Amino acid sequence: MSVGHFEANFDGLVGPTHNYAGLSYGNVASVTNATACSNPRAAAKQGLAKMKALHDLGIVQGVIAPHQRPDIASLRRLGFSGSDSRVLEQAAQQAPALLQAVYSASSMWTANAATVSPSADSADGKVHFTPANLTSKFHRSLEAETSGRILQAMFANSNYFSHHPHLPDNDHFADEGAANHTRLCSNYGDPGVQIFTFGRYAFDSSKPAPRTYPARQTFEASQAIARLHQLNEHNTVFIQQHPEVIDQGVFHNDVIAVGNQNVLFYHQQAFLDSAQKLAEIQRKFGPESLHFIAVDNHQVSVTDAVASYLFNTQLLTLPSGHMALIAPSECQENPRVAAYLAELVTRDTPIRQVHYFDVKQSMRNGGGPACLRLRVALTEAELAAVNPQVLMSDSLFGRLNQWVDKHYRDQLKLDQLRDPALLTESCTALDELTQILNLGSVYPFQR
Ligand code: SUG
Repeated sequence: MSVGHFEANFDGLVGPTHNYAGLSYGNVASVTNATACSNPRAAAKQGLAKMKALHDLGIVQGVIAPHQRPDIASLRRLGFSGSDSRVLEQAAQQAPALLQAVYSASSMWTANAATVSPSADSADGKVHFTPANLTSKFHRSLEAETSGRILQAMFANSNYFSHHPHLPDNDHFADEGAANHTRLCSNYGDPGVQIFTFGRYAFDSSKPAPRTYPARQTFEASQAIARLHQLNEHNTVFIQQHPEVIDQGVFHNDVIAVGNQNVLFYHQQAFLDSAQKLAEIQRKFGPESLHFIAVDNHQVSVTDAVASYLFNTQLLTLPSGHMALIAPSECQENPRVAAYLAELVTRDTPIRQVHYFDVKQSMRNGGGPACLRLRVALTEAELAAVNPQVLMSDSLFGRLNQWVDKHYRDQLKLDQLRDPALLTESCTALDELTQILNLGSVYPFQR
């Protein structure tokens, strides 16, 4: 790792109401596992174990707090009234699907929390954050406000950090954050190229678009983020996801591609106009050569990639300078993917290691290792300005595991969501968490 600048990973802590409600049409795992019994305690611990392992590998690792769920304020806004228990009871009777949506712990997938541009690329030399509006799915559209407040409580110094409001809440500006954003660079502190991937054009229906599943990111949203973050045409590339892969369950680009420094690891079918766009990336990157690691259908099919989350791996630069893939154990269990990865690390590329992690609780909702983290490239000075209590350490790891043991249920089924005790348990847990992480009053129930 180069001294003075590096990439930090901020993982979403899985919230106490983690459940499987089948809320994300187009996300195969979410729909397949609808109504399964979830294990909130195990889910949170799987996430914490990954965070601690990355910390132990020498990566700067932080924690992003979960959101208040159930989102009672949204139920009230939609016409339910009376005490909180009464609101829950009425919603359970009259609109059970809505109750499930306001109970989702989906804020755990912090790749979707925001798009972040590091200071080396932005005209004003600040790190820019724009929370994603997540308008494509109702349950996720409830996250933007609180994500913004939590990020401001973590990155609270306006000398270094610039926070923007989320884009207008409309289909035209549908934005899913860093799940469709990758940055390539030589060293993290050097200017890089930011790749914005999108699924459709909102203002031009004559352009290609998926037929079956929704495209969750628009070109216009990506362009707006680039403007807000003070990027320019020399350090941005806009690439359309291939509509056919969206229709095979690739609901975000991070299900089919991942990049880090001088490596872009992707499936051959990921992009439209692939050759032309990859040439544009190389041109804007500069004279140094990039490693374009393309996986073709004969090696791993799109179906296997979606089932195993081969590309939802985290591609990390270790302190040694070598790169490692942080992969879900589903990649190890799929013989074709496991064989591919075993061969990949013997090749002459920067990727030398694969570390497998059990994040099955999250995977059952379509969230792999890369979905669970928000990448923030920082300088030493910027890191020093981050709220230190959100940074992973041996003691924070111990404290958060105890907190999970104290507050989380072992199992959760959808018919338990009407139980008002779950709301009380969740708010008690989150109140304590804001003290552990020194976040102040970020939740509606605290304000
Ligand atoms: O938005 N699943 C999430 C998974 C997000 C994965 N993120 C990235 N690929 N970056 C989603 O579809 C399912 C919730 C449920 O069905 O209960 C869910 O929201």
